[in-house]
Amino acid sequence: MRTMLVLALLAFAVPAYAANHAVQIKGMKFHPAKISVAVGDTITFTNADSMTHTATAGDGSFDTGQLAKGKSAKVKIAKAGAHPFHCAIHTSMTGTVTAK
Ligand SMILES: [Cu+2]
Repeated sequence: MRTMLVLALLAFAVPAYAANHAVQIKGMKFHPAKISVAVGDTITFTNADSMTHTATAGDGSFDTGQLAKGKSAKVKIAKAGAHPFHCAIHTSMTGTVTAK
């Protein structure tokens, strides 16, 4: 029993090499709209609006595809630099992922 507890604690102590970041899509906006990540991190976009949205990078580095109400998609950020993104359906919805 004690060994199990120690093992469980060790599992949490292992450094996370890739973090996941959460972005909500709500009110025709990305929250947050500016996301700083490390190369290799993932971002989960969740659509809390009643209409369909996407999060599509202008440089093609990631694309959630169409997210209906309540749906989410996880994308991986593989390249360093600033990656402006937008909703492919509502192009006035914009944000930027900056990866180091
Ligand atoms: Cu949209």
